[in-house]
Amino acid sequence: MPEYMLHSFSESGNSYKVALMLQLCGADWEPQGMAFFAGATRSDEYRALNLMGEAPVMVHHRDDGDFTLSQSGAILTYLSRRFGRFGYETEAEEYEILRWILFDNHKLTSYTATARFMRHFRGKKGDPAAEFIYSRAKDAWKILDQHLAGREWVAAPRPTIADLSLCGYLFWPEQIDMDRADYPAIATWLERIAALPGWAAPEALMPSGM
Ligand SMILES: N[C@@H](CCC(=O)N[C@@H](CS)C(=O)NCC(=O)O)C(=O)O
Repeated sequence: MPEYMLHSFSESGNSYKVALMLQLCGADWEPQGMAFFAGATRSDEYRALNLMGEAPVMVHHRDDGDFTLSQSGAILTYLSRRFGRFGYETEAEEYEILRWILFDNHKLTSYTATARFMRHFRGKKGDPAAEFIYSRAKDAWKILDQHLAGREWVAAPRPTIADLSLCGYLFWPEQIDMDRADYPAIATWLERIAALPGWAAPEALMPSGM
């Protein structure tokens, strides 16, 4: 049995954040796939695992029993402490990482993922609600692009879990309808992330949820 099990699917950028962290840390882990698009997270069985009904959920098989955790930001924090990787070195960095993970969860990922779901997966391009959410995603991309201009990483002079959180959906430019030419600092930052030793694309790490 692998040490870490990740309930996840390849179309899920939130799952990818954690899968990428596990991969970059060289963890002993395996994905546990799910039929997300057929409603797997709505089943009683899944709700018993995670009342929030969301992926990812990570199960860490420890000597003192299984430790189960959801919310990618919480999982990234946990893994960063366990592995001593992609974390903070100063108090200022600790809060800078938290600040960007909160911004990512509330603004960047939530609007990006919802716009992608409605426009790409549900074919609702042009729908006023979908276009509003897409415009909010673009606002968040602009903020990140401005922040990254002149710096290599989001929250420290090295990659941290804030970078891994924020990049979760950004390796699908066509699906999220992002023209990288409009976000040059994001474009070069994504290249830096993709050059990290062990980096892999979502589809290489997890099975599809279709
Ligand atoms: N803030 C959560 C978001 C998780 C999330 O929304 N996951 C999606 C899949 S990418 C999901 O399971 N959605 C099901 C739903 O919203 O009902 C995290 O970072 O883990």
